[in-house]
Amino acid sequence: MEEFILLYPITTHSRVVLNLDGVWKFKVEEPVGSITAATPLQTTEVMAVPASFNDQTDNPQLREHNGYFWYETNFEVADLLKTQRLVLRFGSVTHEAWVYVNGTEVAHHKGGFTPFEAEVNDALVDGTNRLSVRLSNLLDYTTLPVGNFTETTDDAGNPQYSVDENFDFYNYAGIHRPVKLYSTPHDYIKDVTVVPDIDLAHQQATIHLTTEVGGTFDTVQVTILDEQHHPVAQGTGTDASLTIDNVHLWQPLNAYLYTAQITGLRDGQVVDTYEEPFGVRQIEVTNGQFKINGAPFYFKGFGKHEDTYVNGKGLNEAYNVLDIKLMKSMGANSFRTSHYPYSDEMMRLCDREGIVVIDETPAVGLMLNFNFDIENKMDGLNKDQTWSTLKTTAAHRQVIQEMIDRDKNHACVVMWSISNESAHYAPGAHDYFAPLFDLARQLDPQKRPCTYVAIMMTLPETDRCTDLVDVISLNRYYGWYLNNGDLSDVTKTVQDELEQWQAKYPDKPIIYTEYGADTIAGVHSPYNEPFSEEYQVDYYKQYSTAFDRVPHFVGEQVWNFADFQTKFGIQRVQGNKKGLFTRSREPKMVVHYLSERWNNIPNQG
Ligand code: GCB
Repeated sequence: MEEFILLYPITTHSRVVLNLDGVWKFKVEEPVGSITAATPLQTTEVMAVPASFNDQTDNPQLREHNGYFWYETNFEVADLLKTQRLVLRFGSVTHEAWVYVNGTEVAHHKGGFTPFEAEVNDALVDGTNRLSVRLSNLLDYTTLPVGNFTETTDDAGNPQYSVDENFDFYNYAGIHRPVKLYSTPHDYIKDVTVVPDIDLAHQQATIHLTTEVGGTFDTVQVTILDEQHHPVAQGTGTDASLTIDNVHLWQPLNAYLYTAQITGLRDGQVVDTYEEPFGVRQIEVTNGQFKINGAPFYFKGFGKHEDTYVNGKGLNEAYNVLDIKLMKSMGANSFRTSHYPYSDEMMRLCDREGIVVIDETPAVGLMLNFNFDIENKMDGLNKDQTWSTLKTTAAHRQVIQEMIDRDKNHACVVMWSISNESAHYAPGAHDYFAPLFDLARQLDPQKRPCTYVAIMMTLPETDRCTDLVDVISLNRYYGWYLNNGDLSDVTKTVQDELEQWQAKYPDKPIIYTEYGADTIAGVHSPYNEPFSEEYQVDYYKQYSTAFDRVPHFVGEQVWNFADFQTKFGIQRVQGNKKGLFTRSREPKMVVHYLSERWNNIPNQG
């Protein structure tokens, strides 16, 4: 399989990072095939990078267009860098990208939520370089996420595409994450893997540091630095095991980050240096508990989206910082990267802030028939054709590999989510998922637990795949999509179902990864009507009561942190309104209720 090892680009003694973000030229490829990278892009349209293009225009046709798009910018490289290995890196381009430097293709990547890069020395010229990106926002039954794709032709015979998202968020597209040109020496540190092995009783940790080298060094030196940048352990070799005494643990909401400093030498001279921050923490799933550093951990937090005004799914670091502060003030400790891996920048921030992350692939929409009415449709579930229709296996293997390669060292990541709301109840589900769980477990050097997030039709009696997961993760909408407006039975229904899961799988902890009610900020009702802020508060109270009664229930993540954009639909008023906060992060009433609850539930104990 192809390798996707991508250290986050940083400037060190031996490396320089240049930022190519800014305002780029932009053009829709209409008709398809009418633009190539051979000549400069002819256009007056511009788009900011990184960001989605969709909300940077007042033109509805452009916003909704499905097909191919071109971005272009120019850059020069300082002479003093030209002797170095030069790498062009995209944090993500959604969903498929072809990258050209001066008209030569240097990279192609499919998958909109993971980075890719290319060495570009051979494509560069003296003076101005032209960087062109052709991207596609098309999704179909081979891609993740899954889209319902149709192709027709217009009167002139040109192809026209339509994509109906098989998921509940807007199909934002564009160059979503930073574009960087970075230098390394020609002999360079290619990858670093950090695996802490902790002896809690003796406050000691052995850190296994594996370094992959591009080219050759005489010696690789590894040093572990503490937060004051003082060395606490040193060794040599590409496979080093270093011991830290009196180790500071990375704890939820109380992060401590060490730095692994890797140096490649030749003839006693430093050739390349790289620094990887890491935390020392232990994860264990045992007897229906999820333990971090030996103590049972209770997840309090959110399903989120990367979604902000104007930026769309583009990196918005100010919102990331604000979101984490809002989470912390509510007493939350965690979120799930629903429904795709988030930016490198957010993962690094969570490491630093002690936020616990469930890291999810973009496997969303793997379910072709949707019906919550389980009792009457059991027969339908058994005839469901999802797994004989979808062709997502290759994409699924790729995203698992890319996500784990990129995020393997992050202390914040405590569990991998292999998919969101797939047809786990349908024939063929187990055959589809078993090899994917094997792959994730084989690839993760830290051997984190794995889960998938189960839709409402996945019940103890209908599910076919729970043997594969370490933690049972449930999305439930009793009192919203089922029995809307009636909360009287919710506590009992939730509790009964949780107890069935607990009885069937006594070793597996259970968490809620979604539950929520659409709520329009400012709508109030003396009768607890749906969409009112009162209904949302009551909804959450009913669930809390049930959760507190089930011993193996170890976490609640609400849907959603904030209101977010979706495609149009009769259930969506400018998007999904299940946020605890509005899209601009104003709190709804329920924030007060959950803040009080969460601030009173210990994170661990
Ligand atoms: C779900 C999905 C999520 C939706 C949510 C909803 O189960 O996992 O993507 O946004 O329901 O609000 O309908």
